[in-house]
Amino acid sequence: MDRRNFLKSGLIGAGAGTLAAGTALANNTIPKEVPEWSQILGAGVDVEPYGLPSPHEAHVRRRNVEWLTASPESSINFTPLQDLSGIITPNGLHFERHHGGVAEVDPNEHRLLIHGLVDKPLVFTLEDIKRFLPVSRFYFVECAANGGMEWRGAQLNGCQFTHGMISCCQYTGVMLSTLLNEVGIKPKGKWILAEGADSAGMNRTIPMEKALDDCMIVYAQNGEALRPAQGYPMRLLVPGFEGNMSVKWIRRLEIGDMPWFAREETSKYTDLLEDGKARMFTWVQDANSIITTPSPEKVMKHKGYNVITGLAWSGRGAIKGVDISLDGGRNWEPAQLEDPVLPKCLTRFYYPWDWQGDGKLIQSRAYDDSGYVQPTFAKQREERGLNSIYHNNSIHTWEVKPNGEVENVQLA
Ligand SMILES: Nc1nc2c(c(=O)[nH]1)N[C@H]1C(S)=C(S)[C@@H](COP(=O)(O)O)O[C@H]1N2
Ligand SMILES: [Mo]
Repeated sequence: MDRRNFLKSGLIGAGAGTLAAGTALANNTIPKEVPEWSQILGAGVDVEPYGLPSPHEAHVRRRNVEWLTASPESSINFTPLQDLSGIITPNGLHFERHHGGVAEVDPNEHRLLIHGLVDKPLVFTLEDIKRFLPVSRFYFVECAANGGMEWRGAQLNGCQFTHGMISCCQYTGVMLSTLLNEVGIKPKGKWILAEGADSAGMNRTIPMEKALDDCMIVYAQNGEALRPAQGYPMRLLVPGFEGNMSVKWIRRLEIGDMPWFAREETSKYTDLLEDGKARMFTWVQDANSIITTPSPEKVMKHKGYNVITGLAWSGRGAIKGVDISLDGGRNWEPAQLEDPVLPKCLTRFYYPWDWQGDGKLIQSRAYDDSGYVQPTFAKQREERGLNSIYHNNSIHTWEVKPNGEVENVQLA
């Protein structure tokens, strides 16, 4: 936060001899005590060939919700957004969503078949895929059910649980358009069935326009091979669309002239409206945002200077701005976005405020470069009714209490 912006936001605290944080030295002398870790040799370089976080960070972990876990093989766990900095999700903290457990795929035996309405059906090994010109891009992956438990009341008191079905990584692979060019799509080929090699054989239909635009077959995530839970050795990545379409352990792409109307795009991943009709093929993850600090997990500890921070994203493009309200949506002020601000990627925002120990209803509202503005809770329910599970992206409210605790609340 540079000083000019800090002053512009009308806050006081830094400057004029007031500390934002830190402790003044007694008599200007530094402490004499030398801690134990400074007096003995540390561990050698070969102790841990694959590095792990400090044991003091053991609380930073994925968590699940018991009543959402029918069986561990068909379940979900959540990314601890409240404990992350910047925009990248470490691979070990990427949320997991499996329909038939984590497939244990042998990368040497795995094959990707592309067939159907093509000139020349082809089978690719992992080695084949890696011979193409690689592309590395930053994208979020978000389950359509992220925030879904909020439709019927504020049921979960934690940012990890209300919004943790999202992650953001740098993905490396080959553009799907490159592979489709190799097989040659027949003019009638307008849809692609994507199928996984897991026991669920999970499949979805992808429109050709999207496939040729920015879809990728990825094999690396944040610089290393995909983790087994994320689809090792290869997954389809459909940027900005609901996570369900990014088929893991991808083994087959069939080109057709119609959508397949697969289970995951008819019975599931559709939204039943009040009039009995259902929204279908609602692929895009609309603009959304969440304040990660303060949050139920990150309570207020200090009066005076504080920084509200959080994440915003849009499946339509780049985040254009994030506004913050401290009074339940009556007044709004812009937050500062941190570079890089990339399309279909998480964007970090900051908003300094002077907290005097009073109760507040804090919210963030994102808008993207398509002109789309994150809707209020009331507006989204007015449009969609109460039957939905998926695609809840309404403005979220945290109640900051005078004692510093933070609670998940919903404003009618
Ligand atoms: N083959 C296969 N692909 C899949 C799934 C699955 O169960 N099997 N789950 C989907 C769902 S619903 C989501 S939200 C994302 C989750 O990706 P992640 O587990 O890497 O977070 O993968 C999608 N791809
Ligand atoms: Mo999902």
